[in-house]
Amino acid sequence: MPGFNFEDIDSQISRDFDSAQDAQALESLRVKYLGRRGILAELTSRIPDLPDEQRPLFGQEVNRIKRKVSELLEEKKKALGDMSAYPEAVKRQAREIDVTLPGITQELGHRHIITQVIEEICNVFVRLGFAIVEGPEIETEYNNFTALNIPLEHPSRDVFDTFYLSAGPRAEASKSKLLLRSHTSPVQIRAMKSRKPPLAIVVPGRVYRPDAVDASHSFMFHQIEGFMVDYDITFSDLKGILEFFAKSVFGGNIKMRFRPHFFPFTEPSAEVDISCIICKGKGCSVCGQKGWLEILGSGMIHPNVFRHVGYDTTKYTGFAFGMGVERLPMLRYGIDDIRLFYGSDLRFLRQF
Ligand code: 2NL
Repeated sequence: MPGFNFEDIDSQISRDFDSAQDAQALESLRVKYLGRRGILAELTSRIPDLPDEQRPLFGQEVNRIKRKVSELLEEKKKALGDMSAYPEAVKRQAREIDVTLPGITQELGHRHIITQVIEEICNVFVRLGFAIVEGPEIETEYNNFTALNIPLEHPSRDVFDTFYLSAGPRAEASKSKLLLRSHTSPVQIRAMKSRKPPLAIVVPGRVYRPDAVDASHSFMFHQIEGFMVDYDITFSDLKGILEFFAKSVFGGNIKMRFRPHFFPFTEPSAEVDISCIICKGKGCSVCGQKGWLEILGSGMIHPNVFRHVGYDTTKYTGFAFGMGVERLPMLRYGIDDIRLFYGSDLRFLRQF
């Protein structure tokens, strides 16, 4: 057709397809170009009116445009199809990212106060060359009691003082009864069995006792135990290590005392006190007017324990100690209820 410009159609097609952003817009373009009353149908209907010599070229151009529009429709549909699996909100976001909007703040958490205290205490021993070892919370009666020279008639072995697991496939498979460990000592038994002296190990972890829960008792709490075994380990080694530990954690000015005590797994045994960190030894409500705070139990490992793990009692000696973890932050921060540690009240936990 005279004066008709295919180049104009080409550039219009480009503009139309560039701005089509969804399936609906593409469908409109399909109707606009390829529909029954579309532009191409229009052009085709004009062919019979053209002079003979113009028809072939015009026809070729119409076919070319038809192919081009069909190809663009397919291409664009495919590109949009990749997005079609996404919800509308995501598609919109992908199209409209406003880089000037403020970012979304990620709140940063931190380690629980008990975890922090465990790391603080363990680090003191790591500086002294101790290794940190952890073990299972479900233990055998053998590792938890028998190997530690805790006799059958000992009150802690009573079903009312220990969480025994009822019979099940795991209990059946084990020769010894299963229980929730009542101290972390069984991990030390495992470590002694699987390694050879010289050994210096600390064991942090959760322990379980069926105590009625109140401000100062919990059925689950944390302990750190430690031990050292080698030729010629003496009570002076124990005193030196524990003094270094107590001064690192409670300050260089504290006094220490060892009170004779009894534990089945150590002989001799001692409880260790430090001068009260609140009243500096004068006597207050925290130390019960005594001026001293008990912080741990300790002693020289009983030869019967060495026999259970297969160590030669004529060659080796060793010391061991154990302490509760919760006590330390309670003293340090004046926390009067142990249950606060295990609740999830962030107003409490965020303070540390
Ligand atoms: C306490 C008492 C103590 C131990 C724990 C221990 C472990 C082995 C052998 C010998 Cl494998 N002893 N542990 C020794 C003395 C005291 O803890 O009152 N803890 C809170």
